[in-house]
Amino acid sequence: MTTTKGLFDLTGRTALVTGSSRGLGNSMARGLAEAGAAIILNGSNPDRLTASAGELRAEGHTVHEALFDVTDEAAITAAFENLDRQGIAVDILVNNAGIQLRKPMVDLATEEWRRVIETNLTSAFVIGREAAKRMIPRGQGKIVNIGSLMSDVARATIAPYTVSKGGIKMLTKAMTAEWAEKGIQANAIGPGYMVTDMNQALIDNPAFDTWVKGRTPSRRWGRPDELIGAVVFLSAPASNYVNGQIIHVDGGMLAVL
Ligand code: GCO
Ligand code: CA
Repeated sequence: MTTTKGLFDLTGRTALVTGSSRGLGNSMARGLAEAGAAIILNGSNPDRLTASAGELRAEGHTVHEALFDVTDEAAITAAFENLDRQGIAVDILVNNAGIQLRKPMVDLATEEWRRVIETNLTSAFVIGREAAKRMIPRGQGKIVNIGSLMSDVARATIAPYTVSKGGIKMLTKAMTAEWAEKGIQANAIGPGYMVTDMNQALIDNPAFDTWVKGRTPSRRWGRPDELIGAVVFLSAPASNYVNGQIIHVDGGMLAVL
């Protein structure tokens, strides 16, 4: 009889969650900590990072702080070297950091396009590469890239975000292609319309709010804590034979017309 014991237990594992001083990243970091993981919290704002780390520590969790902007490659490599020196191994990487920019393409400056792609997609490659370099010798690792509904479908006025999230889906498969044989499982989560700071303008827009509730079979926005099950699953032994997948946590939106 196979036992399910330990399939979802992250005790002894350390998880780096980018963009985790607030929003979905902070919620996922809390969930991973509650499943037993030590957390490496990341943000680019020192005050917010320290405050968020303090909150998690107050809840009894082990938290390290890694202050870096995910578009700053030098800061990323310095952060990993700092972890190396402390003997802290990143067993689980959640590439969550991202920005949104809502503007029609004809009005979009190329520099604005580049900033979104750099922050949302290139960062996942750079940080993924640094993590994988250290996971490969250990013969194991978990990478969870945060995609979106927009990994699969587009909406007008958010082209760079959409392209970056489509890229996240394919980067996840590229990671699988090269790293699955090394014992790494790389997967993605596609959040649907969740109640977050990034979406507050949409939530406050009655027409958009009505559209989301009508278009989503569950007839509601998602809550950040509703991503925790998927991120724990993809970070735990339970998903050791799952690779290159995207799990949409979207209330059924992508399943229906
Ligand atoms: C938008 C939103 C969406 C959601 C999310 C869905 O402007 O339509 O920002 O992109 O936030 O990404 O997965
Ligand atoms: Ca704990």
